[in-house]
Amino acid sequence: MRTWEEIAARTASGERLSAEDALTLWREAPLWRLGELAVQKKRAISADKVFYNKNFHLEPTNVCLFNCKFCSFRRPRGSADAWEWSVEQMEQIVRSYKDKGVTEVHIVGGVHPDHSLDYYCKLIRRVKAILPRVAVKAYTAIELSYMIRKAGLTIREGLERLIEAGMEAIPGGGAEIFDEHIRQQICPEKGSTAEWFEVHHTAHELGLKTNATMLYGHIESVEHRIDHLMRLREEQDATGGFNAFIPLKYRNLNNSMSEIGEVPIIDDLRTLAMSRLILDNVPHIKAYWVMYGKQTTEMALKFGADDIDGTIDDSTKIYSMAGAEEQRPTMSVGDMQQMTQRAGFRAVERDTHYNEIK
Ligand code: V47
Repeated sequence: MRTWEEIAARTASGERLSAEDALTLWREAPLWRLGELAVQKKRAISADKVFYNKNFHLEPTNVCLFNCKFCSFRRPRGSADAWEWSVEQMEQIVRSYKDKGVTEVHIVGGVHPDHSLDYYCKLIRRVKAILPRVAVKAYTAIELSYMIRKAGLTIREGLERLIEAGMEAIPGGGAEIFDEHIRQQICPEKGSTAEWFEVHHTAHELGLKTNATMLYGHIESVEHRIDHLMRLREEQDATGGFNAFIPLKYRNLNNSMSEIGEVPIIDDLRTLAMSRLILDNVPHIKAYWVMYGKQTTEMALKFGADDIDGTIDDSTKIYSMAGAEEQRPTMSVGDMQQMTQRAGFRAVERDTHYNEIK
C-alpha cells in the first residue's frame, strides 16, 4: 500500500486517483496538504477565478410524495406551512425580476402528486415568456423521472418536451448518496440511483449540461463518498455532461435524522478537496454558500472550490428550514467579490453555462 505522501506526489503530477489511494489520502493526509493539492488542480482549470451568478430560485411546492428522512422542507398536504403556488403566483414572482440582471432561475420543489409533465412545461414557458434571456435550470432527476414516467413517456421523450419548452440545464439534486444500501435507509421511497443516472445520462446525450450533488455527513462512510464520486467520474468520462459538482452537507434541524448531528467544518473542507482531486474531469466544484454559510464558503475556496453559486435574493427555503446560518439567504455582488478577494482569488460573473459575463 502506498503512503499518503507518495499518493499526494503522484496526484500532484497528474496521476488519476484509484479508490484505494483516495481512501488513504482522505484518511491520512493533513488538511493543509489536501488544500494545497486541490487548489493546484483548481488553478489548472480556472486560474484565479471564482465564479458566481445572478440567480433566484422558484420552489413551487413543499408538498412531496416522498418522505426522505433528511428533508426539513417537505410538509404534508393541507398542513399550515405547506405551500402549493399556482402558475399565476409564480408568474408574479418572476415578473419582479424583470430588469434585475439575473441570468438564471433554478426551479425545484417537492414531487407533487397532481402535477403533470404539461404543467411543468407550461411553467417553464411562462417563465421564458416573462424573462426570455434568463436560463431555466429546472427540476431534479427525481422530479423529472416521476413526471416523465407518469406521462407514459421515455426519459428521452420527456426531456425533449421540456427542452422544447425552454429548459436549458438540470440541477444536481436528488443524488443523495448512490450506495443503494445507505440510500434505502435515508430515502427509501425516493427514485433510485439508476433512475438518477438514467436522467443525467440521457440529458447529456441530448446535449444538456447538468450538475451533480452528494449529500454527505449523515450515516454514510468515507468509502461511500468515494464510491459516489467514482460513479460520477465514470459517467463524466462517458459523456462529459457535468458542469459542476456540489457536495451538500447534511443540515440537521427539524427532520427525522436530527439526532445524527452535523459533521465538523474540517470534514467539509476535506470533502471539498477530495471531490476536486477525485473528479479530475469535472470542471467546477461549487461551494453552495446558502448551505455552508458564508464563513465556510470562504474557506472552501482554499480547498478547491471555484464556484459559490449566486445572489439568491432570499428565494430558497430548503436550507433555512434545515437550520443553515442564513435564514434569509441573499448575497450582493460586492459581498461575493470581497469574499473571493479575501481568499486570494478574483470573482467572475458567469451564466448557467459558465460563459463569463463581462
Ligand atoms: O437533493 C435536502 C439536499 C438537495 C437537506 O445544481 C439537504 O446548482 C442538506 O440539489 N441537509 C436539493 N441537504 C438542492 C440541490 C442544489 C442546491 C444548490 C445548487 C444546485 C445546483 C443544486 O438538497 C436535495 C438534497 O440532497 N437536501 N435536505 C438537508 N437537511
